[in-house]
Amino acid sequence: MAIWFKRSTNISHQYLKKRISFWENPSHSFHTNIYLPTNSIGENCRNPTPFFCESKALFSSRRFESIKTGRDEDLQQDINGDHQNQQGQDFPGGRIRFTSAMNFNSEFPMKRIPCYRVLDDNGHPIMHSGFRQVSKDDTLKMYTSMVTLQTMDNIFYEAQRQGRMSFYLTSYGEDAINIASAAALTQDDIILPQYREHGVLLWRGFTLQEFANQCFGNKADYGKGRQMPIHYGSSALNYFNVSSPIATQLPQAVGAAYSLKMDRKNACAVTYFGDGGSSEGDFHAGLNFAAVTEAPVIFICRNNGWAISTPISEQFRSDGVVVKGQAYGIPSIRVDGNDALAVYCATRAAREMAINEQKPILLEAITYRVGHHSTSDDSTKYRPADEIEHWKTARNPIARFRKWVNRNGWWSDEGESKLRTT
Ligand SMILES: Cc1ncc(C[n+]2csc(CCOP(=O)(O)OP(=O)(O)O)c2C)c(N)n1
Ligand SMILES: [Mg+2]
Repeated sequence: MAIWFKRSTNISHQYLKKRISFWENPSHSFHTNIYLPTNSIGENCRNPTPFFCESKALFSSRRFESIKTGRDEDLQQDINGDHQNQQGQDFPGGRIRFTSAMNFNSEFPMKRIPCYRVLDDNGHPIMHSGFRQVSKDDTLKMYTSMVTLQTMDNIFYEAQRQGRMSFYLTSYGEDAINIASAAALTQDDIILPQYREHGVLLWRGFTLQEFANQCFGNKADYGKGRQMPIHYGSSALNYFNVSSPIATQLPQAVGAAYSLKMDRKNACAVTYFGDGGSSEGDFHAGLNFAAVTEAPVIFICRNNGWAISTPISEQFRSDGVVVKGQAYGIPSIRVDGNDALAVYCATRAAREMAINEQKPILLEAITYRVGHHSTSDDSTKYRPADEIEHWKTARNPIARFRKWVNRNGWWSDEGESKLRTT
């Protein structure tokens, strides 16, 4: 792990040095202190096992030092001890306390937001995770759908490589986010996707033939071949069309959610986007719009570490995306995106809150884009092969889920080979 992290950092540095003169500027000093986990292993969901402790090094390799900001403990001390300054003033949003301590809020919290998980790396359920039992039928549908999604990606990816179609984009490594979040929703919920969520459409009943029709742009394609491959959509399945400009779906989802609210529907809008999408203005407009209109919308961010060749350390300096929810007044959770049960449970809870309490929810799913960005990309040019391999094997979401399914006695090797060969 240490070796691939170092190599990853080196590659990123070399790549960026070539491309961005910013790094040449001596006035910008950066250090590579690795943020050490403070949680202890074996804690429950509220303080889950810090599986991310190694990968957080990868994802937050550079932080600028600041001498001006106060630390969290200083602020806490001030809140507890400064009796002279208990006065305050009423202000929209709640009373604001006065203080004599000139503390700037830290740009980065002392503790990173923990990541909710239900299954450990070996597919063992973690105690007290708030896990809701999933029936055998639903479990097997989830597992077989993840394998089908992977198999479809294999076939279409190869078809593109053979020149049979112009473009394709896989969801390798993000199978659990796709399928488990879809399983936690109902067909009445309106989906507004980015583009790496075709598993949600698969779960809803879009057939392999319908996927092929769109990718090949044949006469049976609902868009009549006017769009690039992977721009799926289905009004029958409440799944808005993929659109190429990143993050435009976020404010649109808020509008859709608001219409559900006006019609008092027992449904919510769900929009997916990547870490890169969170840098778009539409992300910020969408979150703020959702918060003030109290729209029943779930924002699901697939934080997979990369926006094409841009690592998240160059995308934002915050503790990921989850912290931005609170900034906009939106309940938020960070979830292990490679743990299908965690994604399922968190999405179900998010849906209940969104609809029953009529408010938006932000869910940041931590994962990794195991495939290239698309067939137009070669990711080995900007990240090391062993980093990809690590996520493909040690952190594989399908393998982890299968261990749990096997442990329940619900699956067999015969079932597996039949599934993968027919
Ligand atoms: C408004 C806009 N800017 C730039 C692009 C080019 N572009 C396509 S995909 C992409 C990266 C998006 O990364 P992320 O949101 O993290 O999604 P991921 O590919 O990792 O799933 C970019 C910059 C675009 N399609 N639209
Ligand atoms: Mg990304």
